[in-house]
Amino acid sequence: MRATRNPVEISILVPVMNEAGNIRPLIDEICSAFAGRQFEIIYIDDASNDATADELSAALDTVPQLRVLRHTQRAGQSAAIRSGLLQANGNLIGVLDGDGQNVPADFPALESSVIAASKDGKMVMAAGIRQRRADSAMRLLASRGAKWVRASLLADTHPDSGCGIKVLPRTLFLQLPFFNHMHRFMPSLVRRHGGVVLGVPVAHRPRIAGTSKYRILDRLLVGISDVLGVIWLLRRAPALGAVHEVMATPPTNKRTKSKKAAQ
Ligand SMILES: Nc1nc2c(ncn2[C@@H]2O[C@H](COP(=O)(O)OP(=O)(O)O)[C@@H](O)[C@H]2O)c(=O)[nH]1
Ligand SMILES: [Mg+2]
Repeated sequence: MRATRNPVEISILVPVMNEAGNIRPLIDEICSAFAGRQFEIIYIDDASNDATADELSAALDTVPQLRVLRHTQRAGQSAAIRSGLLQANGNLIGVLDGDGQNVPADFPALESSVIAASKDGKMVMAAGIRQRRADSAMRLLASRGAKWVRASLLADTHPDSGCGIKVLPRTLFLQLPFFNHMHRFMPSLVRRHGGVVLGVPVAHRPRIAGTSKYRILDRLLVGISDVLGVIWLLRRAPALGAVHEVMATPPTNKRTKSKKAAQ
């Protein structure tokens, strides 16, 4: 069950696995990005076995906007994001990586893009496009390959689907199909649902502590079956237009209608 708290404008979800040293600096940056606003930060600790849990507990004592969920066994980054989503109170959801490579100061621009474009029931996700990636040459090469595969097989034209920072409505996020690693396919999944994806330029920086949790080869191998799965999902997308509830005719109208029929 979702914890009932003060209403918040936005919930920021941060999935972490062994991110000791990166916790408090990022929390402080998120707080600065939303200073004076009603927001909550939900960290989801994916059964870390370093000092992540201790650092989160220490932060809980001093940051009232912080909530911490902990998986008892490792479930992966997408599952962590979903655990946070199911507990979130905000109508808007922000997501970012917990290693400090994404910059929380980019959130307001993502958020205002979503708000400005969400008119007439349009569902919009703003997704970051890293302007200058602070990653190794090997990682950049692997990303370029993944981008080519996504563009050719999934028609995913978003230039940076792997970027961790995003903002979207909670109702939209909840309706996307869930599977391990789905966080890498969000633009395709949002479009599959009839939503619009806006690319917003964002900053990127190197990790200050810890190491990447993904090995390039592992990511490549699992990526092949994920891409096949997403192709299937895109083929099986329901062609659903808007849904309107049909209301009972008010009694006054009924009387006029039946009088007219009698004449
Ligand atoms: N919950 C959870 N988070 C993970 C897992 N693997 C990575 N992460 C988090 O996902 C974010 C991105 O991971 P990172 O290792 O920096 O990936 P990279 O930037 O693509 O090399 C970080 O916040 C990690 O802590 C995982 O298995 N479970
Ligand atoms: Mg990273």
